[in-house]
Amino acid sequence: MAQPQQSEGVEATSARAASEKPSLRVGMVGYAFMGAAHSQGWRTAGRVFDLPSTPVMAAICGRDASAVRAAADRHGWESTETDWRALIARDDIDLVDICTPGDSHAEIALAALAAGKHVLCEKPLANTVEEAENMARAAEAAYERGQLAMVGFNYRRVPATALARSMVAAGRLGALRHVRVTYLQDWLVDPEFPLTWRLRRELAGSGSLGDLGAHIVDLAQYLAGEPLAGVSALTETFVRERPLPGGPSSGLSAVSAGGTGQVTVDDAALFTGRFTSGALASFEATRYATGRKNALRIELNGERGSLAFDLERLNELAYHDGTEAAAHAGFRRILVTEPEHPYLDAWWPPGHGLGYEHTFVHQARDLVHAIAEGRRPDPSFADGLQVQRVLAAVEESAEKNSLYTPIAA
Ligand code: SOE
Repeated sequence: MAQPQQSEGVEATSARAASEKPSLRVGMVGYAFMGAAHSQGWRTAGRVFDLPSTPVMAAICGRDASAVRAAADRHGWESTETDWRALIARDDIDLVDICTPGDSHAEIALAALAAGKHVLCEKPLANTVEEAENMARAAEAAYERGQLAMVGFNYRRVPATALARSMVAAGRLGALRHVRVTYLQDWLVDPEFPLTWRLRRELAGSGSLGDLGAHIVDLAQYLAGEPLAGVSALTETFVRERPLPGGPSSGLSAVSAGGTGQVTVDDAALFTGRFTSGALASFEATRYATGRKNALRIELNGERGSLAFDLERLNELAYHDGTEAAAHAGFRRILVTEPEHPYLDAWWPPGHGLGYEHTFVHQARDLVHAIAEGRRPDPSFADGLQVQRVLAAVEESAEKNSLYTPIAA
C-alpha cells in the first residue's frame, strides 16, 4: 500500500484506506432501543478498529415510513425500507441485522439466510425451541455456503468479561464449583407501566426470562466454558393486568391509552442449575428490583480462585488468587483498560474507560472478522439454540413446581 502524503491528514488517510477495502453492506430491521445500539456498533467499528472490510450502513427497515426515515437520519443509514422482504431482496445488502421483537426473528433470519445473506440476530434467538432449532439448522447449512449467522449476546464483548473468559480458560480458577449470577432491573415496578410488547408472550416469547435470563445463561455458560445440564426454577408474574399502550414505546418507557390487558409473561425468574462438570449455579432475572437499573453481576468460584464482574462497574474485574499466601491474599480489582486487555488496544489510554455501547461496536468488529476469515461466529445460532433450551427447561420446571429438569442435548 502506498504511503500517505504528509499533507493528507488523518481523515483523508483513513478515508482512503477504507475505500481500498471491500465493503460489507448492512441492512438492519428495527430501529428502537436495540436498533439504536446496533447502529452505534456499525457506525463506529470500522472507524476504531482496523477491519478486513468496511461496514456500510446501507439500509434500515421499519413499518412506519416517517419514523424509519427519522431513524435513518439520526443514526446515519443511507436508505430506508418499510418491508423487510424488500430489504432482503436487495442485491446490495450483504448482511441482515435483526433488531425486532422475538416473534419475527425466525421468519426474517430464515428468509435472509435463504437469500444468501449473513445474519446478526438480537437475543433471545427465538421465541420457542422449535424456531431456534430451525434457525440453527438453516445457519449450519448456510455456513457450508459461506454465510455466517451470529446471535447478539453483547455482554460477552465487555473487555472485562472477555478477560474473565480467558482467565477461566487458562485455568486461573481451577475446577469450577459455583457460578452466581443476577440481572436486576426495575422498569416494571410501577403497575401503571403499559402493556408493551415485552409483556406479551405472543411477541416476546417470555418476560424477564427471555429478556434478561437469556443474557445471564449465555454469559454463565460462556465464562464457565461448559453448558448447563439441568435446572430447577420458580417464576412469577406480580402484576397481571396493565394499561394498554397509547403509541410507540421507546427504550424502556411508554405511555398508556385507555383500557387494560393481561400480562402473559413472567415478571421474574429464579433458578438454580447444575453444569455438566457438576459445578452449581444460581440465577435471578427480574424487572422488579426497585433501584436496580441494569445490574448484571456474576461471580465464579473455583478451587484455585474466584472472579467477580458487575456491569455497573464494567471497566473492572475482581480476582482472588486462592493460591496466594492467606496473609496477603484477597480480592483485588483489575482495572480493565490496558491495551493488553481484549478490544482495548484500539481505544483510549489506560484508565479512560468504556461503556454499554462499546459492546455493540465489539460485536460488529467480531462479526466482520469472522466473515472475512470464514470462521464460525461466536456465539452462533447453535449457541442461541442451547440458551433457548435452557429457557424452555426453566419454564417447564417452574410449571412443574420446581422439579429438577434435565436439558435435552
Ligand atoms: C430490557 O430489559 C433490555 O433492553 C434488554 O432487552 C437488553 O438486552 C439489555 O441489554 C438491556 O435491557
